[in-house]
Amino acid sequence: MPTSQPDPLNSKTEQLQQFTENSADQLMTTDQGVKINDDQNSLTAGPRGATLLEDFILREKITHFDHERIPERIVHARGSGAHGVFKLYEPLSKYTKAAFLNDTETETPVFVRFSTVAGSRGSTDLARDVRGFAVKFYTQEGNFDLVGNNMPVFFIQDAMKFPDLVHAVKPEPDNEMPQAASAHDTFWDFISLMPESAHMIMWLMSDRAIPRSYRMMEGFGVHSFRLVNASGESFFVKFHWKPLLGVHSVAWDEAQKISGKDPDFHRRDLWEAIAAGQFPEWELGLQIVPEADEHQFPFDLLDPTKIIPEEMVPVQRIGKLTLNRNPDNFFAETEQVAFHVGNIVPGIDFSNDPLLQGRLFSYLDTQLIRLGGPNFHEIPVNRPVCPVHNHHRDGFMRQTINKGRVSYSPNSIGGGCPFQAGMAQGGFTSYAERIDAKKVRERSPSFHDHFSQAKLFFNSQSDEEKNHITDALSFELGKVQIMAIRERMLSILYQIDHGLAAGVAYNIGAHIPDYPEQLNQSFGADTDPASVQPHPVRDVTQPARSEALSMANTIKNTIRTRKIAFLVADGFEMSSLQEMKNALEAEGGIINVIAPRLGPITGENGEELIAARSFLTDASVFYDAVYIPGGINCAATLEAEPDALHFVNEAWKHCKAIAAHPDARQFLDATYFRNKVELDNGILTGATADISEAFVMLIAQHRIWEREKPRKVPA
Ligand code: HDD
Repeated sequence: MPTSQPDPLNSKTEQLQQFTENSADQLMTTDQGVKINDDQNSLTAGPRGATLLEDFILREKITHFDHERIPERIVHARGSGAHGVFKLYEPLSKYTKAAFLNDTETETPVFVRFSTVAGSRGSTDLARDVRGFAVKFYTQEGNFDLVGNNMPVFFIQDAMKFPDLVHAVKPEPDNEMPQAASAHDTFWDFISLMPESAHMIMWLMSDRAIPRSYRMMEGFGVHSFRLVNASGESFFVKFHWKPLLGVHSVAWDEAQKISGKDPDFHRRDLWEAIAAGQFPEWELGLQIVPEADEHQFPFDLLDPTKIIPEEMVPVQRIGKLTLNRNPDNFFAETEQVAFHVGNIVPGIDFSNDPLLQGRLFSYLDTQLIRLGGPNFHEIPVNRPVCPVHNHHRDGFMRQTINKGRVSYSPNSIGGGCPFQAGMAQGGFTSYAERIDAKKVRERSPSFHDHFSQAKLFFNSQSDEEKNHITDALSFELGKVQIMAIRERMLSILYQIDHGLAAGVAYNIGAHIPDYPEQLNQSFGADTDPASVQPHPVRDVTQPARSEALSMANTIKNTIRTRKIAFLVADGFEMSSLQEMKNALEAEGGIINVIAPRLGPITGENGEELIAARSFLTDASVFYDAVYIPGGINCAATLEAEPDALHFVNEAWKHCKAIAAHPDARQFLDATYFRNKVELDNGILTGATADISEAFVMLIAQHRIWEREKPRKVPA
């Protein structure tokens, strides 16, 4: 894997360079710059004597080490970041005055951090969970942070419930179990009492919660935001990120195995793709709604549990995000990056979505404890690339040396500086929304429909996706110990789809309570009805299905960066191996040779191939497809190798494309799927020239999910 990567110079990378340290060919020093002569031994009274307190080098080193950790993020603790750029296609002056959304020449530097939500910093990447998709745009008018997720809706409608949601999903407080998992009583207890989460639960139980790669996820700003143009007109906007590699997921069994075999799977995938120059790309999409149309929808634009179906408002693709540089230092950049939904620039503004409004408080507040004080904006990764002038002063770790006597406004001593910016000078003014209302604590009735979009999502899925949702719910609720919680959840599912509820009920050995239609009144004997949220009051009209909601309709035209395992043993045929390798690499596939042992493997004509991976160090769950080259002896050796058989059986179970030279038939005949080789349209056998094109198309399909039709695939 090449480690060199381009260092694209832009305003942000140039700024970061000033803070980047490189020790190559340098002498070691203390933090005070004193050169260190011995970094191996502490200063002692004689070679066997006690250590001396005066050893300032030892004390400095240990003290720094003792303080290396900072609190992890309360949510989204586990994450991976990368630098990149955003390039606009067409000026958007009709909708917004934001400079970076009007300038098609300048590339805006960005830093992106992907994350899971529930797990700790060291937890697995493959948890069934929402993924964070946070983008910091370093624009010439200040930082704009789009702090989104890979799902377009959220669990709750009001930020007041966020601490409850997070307490419920995090490991339980008595024994701190389970880690990075929602499959436990407290989460489903809360969810079963919060019908507003129904739509999000459909997303969370779908395969979107187990992405194949961060590079193959959509991203969403979730809330309706505002765009404001130079004339002061406002438009509601929903932000979307559309990955150019399509939206793909792994199977749940795969996810669980990857969690053990390589918990860094997504982090590694992102890092390696960027290091190899295979830069991940997304298009930024906007759904724009003129302010006058705010009430034209059968749902409330301010309700974060609702999408605007793309059939109602199409997504306009307005620019491209490319991630092109790995961070130099994980802690300095990925850990210390501080996102905040409140970081906006002129031309962008907030809506009254109550979840967004609460977030506007939380992000700044959390950084104060996490990063130790109010000066975290001075940490290099957080610094804007445009000038910063104000009267903020002092505090822990202040870096800026503000000159002069003046730190207040108005002032005459400093000539009134810094001046307030007029609008013509790019000064930010909030959108002058008219507000005339009573202060209340209540949920708007327009937020009361909790099920129609959960239904829309479920109905839009393919049969296989629906099966996966049934399986996911059966897994999760199967881990729930308290029967009343399982039953309450079945009542919720019954509101979404009777078949779904029945399927899950059967799998978890529970029955759907006979009161599902009366949910408003009661959730069961052990529940205080007063603690239950109100229920749907509106039967609304929207599309019955929405194409964009199913991953079955995603882009399936490329195998770029897809990983293909070549199973090889002594006696393999070099020509078929090489031809297939060439054919797949020409389309951007990545080939790894896996053999019974590491080191040189000898071909049938004495050729030598170095196996860098073996069945011990590698696993089928890391790959998208498998190929077995020619060579009768190779096939015989693989047939006698239980790990090789497990590898290919498992690949078959996980619905992956399998191709083999006819010589490998003997090996295939020893697999579970020996009787299906001719029938399964995900298995190809033949000479390379005859099957390579079809193999490419098969891998591009991502998975052959039809294989799961009989529902149980062994491995
Ligand atoms: Fe949040 C982090 C996304 C609701 C409070 N959130 C955080 C991150 C992402 C999101 C991607 C990680 C940022 C990073 O990589 O550093 N959060 C969302 C989305 C939400 C959402 C898409 C709903 C639409 N969040 C939400 C609410 C609250 C918070 C309602 C509180 C009222 N979120 C936080 C936080 C975090 C955070 C506690 C933890 C670490 C951080 O902010 O920097 O402030």
